[in-house]
Amino acid sequence: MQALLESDDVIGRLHAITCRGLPRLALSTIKLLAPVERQEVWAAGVTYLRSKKARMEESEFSATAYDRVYDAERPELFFKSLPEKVVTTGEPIGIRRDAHWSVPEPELALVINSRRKVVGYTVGNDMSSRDIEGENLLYLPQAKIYRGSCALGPWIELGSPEPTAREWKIRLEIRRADRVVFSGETSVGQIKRSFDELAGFLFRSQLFPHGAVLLTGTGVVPPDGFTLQEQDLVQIEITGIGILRNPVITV
Ligand code: DO4
Ligand code: MG
Repeated sequence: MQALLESDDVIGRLHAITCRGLPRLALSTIKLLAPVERQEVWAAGVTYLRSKKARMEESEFSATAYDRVYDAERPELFFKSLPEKVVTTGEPIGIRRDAHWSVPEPELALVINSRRKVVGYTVGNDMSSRDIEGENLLYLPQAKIYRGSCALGPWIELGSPEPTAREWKIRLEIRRADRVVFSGETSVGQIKRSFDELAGFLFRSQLFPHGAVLLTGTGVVPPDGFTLQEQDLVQIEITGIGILRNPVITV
């Protein structure tokens, strides 16, 4: 996969591979792996007005930090996951046993090659423990990085330019015992910063020899009384890419 993503002509190279007479297999007969090999996974935060407002309400202590970063030139970027810890569609995502307010964050993920070029997109879930983050911003790594906290999938959409991706909708649906207990929607076009701007800051004074995956922030936030429970099913759809579906377990 890395050789393909590093190519100057990703689509041409993909055609060359698929024209070599590889057998076509039904999706139902194959197991999809997480669409990352050796890339670090990073995340941007507070890129939607909805995220800024929700976070300012969640924590009086940190409200000014969220308010400032939304308007600042430098975005919030944080490390999210090693590639081998990413889960993919069908695999369980985690809620921490020491948290009591856990939510999924449905996000567009940029697939960036080692030369900083956004070559594709996938669907991401930046699972978060809002009570831990809300207690003190210095707890952010514990709220964001734990077992099953990063899901990516079901595959990578290649070749769409940013204006096309900005037309896509992001939909979140959470099911409990076959009932929908939350659904919400936003659009990629609501992201405050351009993809190039986010990738540019990520690559400042930094090398990613295998490329990187960058989650672009959430614009769908369930109401404050809502928390995920074990056995919920989280479904995130980005039109233009596909659906990422994960059951929830306690970790
Ligand atoms: O500032 C904390 C994290 C923000 C975030 O993950 C988001 O806005 O999606
Ligand atoms: Mg997020």
